[in-house]
Amino acid sequence: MVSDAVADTAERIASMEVRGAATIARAAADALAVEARESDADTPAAFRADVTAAAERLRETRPTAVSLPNALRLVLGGMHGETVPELRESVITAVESFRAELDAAQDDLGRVGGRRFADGDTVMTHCHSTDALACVEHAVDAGKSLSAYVKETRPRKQGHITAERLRDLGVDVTLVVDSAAHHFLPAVDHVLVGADAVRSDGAVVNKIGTAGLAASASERDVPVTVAAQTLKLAPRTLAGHPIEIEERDPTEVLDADLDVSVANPAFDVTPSRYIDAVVTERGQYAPESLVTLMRERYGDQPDDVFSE
Ligand code: RUB
Repeated sequence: MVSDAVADTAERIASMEVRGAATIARAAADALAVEARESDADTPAAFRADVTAAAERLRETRPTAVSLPNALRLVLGGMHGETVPELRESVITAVESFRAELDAAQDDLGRVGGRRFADGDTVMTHCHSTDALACVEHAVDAGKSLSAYVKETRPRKQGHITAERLRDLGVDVTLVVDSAAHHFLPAVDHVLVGADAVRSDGAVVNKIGTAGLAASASERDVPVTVAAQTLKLAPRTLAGHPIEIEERDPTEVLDADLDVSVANPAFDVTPSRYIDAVVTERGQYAPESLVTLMRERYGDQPDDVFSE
């Protein structure tokens, strides 16, 4: 049994009230801090069991965004102490430092990514990514004027969130349906997307439709930039483990009474050959070279509660 606070966060992540890889990671870490504060465990073993069970419950909510297990692993790795108060304090401190790192990483990444755009450039976006938005925000803060074609992103239309955020930054926004992407690419200087997971071979897992957009852009020589802080690197892919692609409820696609089957995968895999650069808080990388950074940050293969 996990606490009500953890169950509530898990539910909000599963239902996508809380969504996007970085935001999910932050919410899950925050829930572990609440669990640590509220646990009534009276032995260190019971406390550890409570926090681990909470992490497992949060981990189950969405299978694809690797930032979620990475965040939980970082917090659990910071749980130290001989007594319940020591353990409690260590988890709260680990969550605080995780939050600070997440904010700093997104800001540093934005500074790196913002330099990829020139004054007057037009970008095309897919879904809503806070890492991608950080790049635009830095470019705008540096005085560059940008335009954007924003893909709607069926079925959940996260493109509407991006449209609103970009408009508020002063970007000249045009919202387009997903199928119009190829049509507008000749007027685009950069495709800019986020990532839910980056594989050791440099392939990027992101919202369904990213791979088609990147292939189309590549065919038209439009550079594709992926904004992905190192929390999105998936260390288990070093050992050949696949990234699970989440299949969501058919009613997200079809709410009418039509007697056909519906498939609703939430993510797809963009091969590295369609990606020009992955922008991280540690600099920008050709996708194939990210494996070194992955080993530096996570070791060869994490062995933990989330490795099945
Ligand atoms: C969100 C999505 C985003 C990445 C990156 O999918 O694909 O591009 O999560 O986001 P969903 P961020 O809406 O299904 O969660 O850069 O904010 O981590």
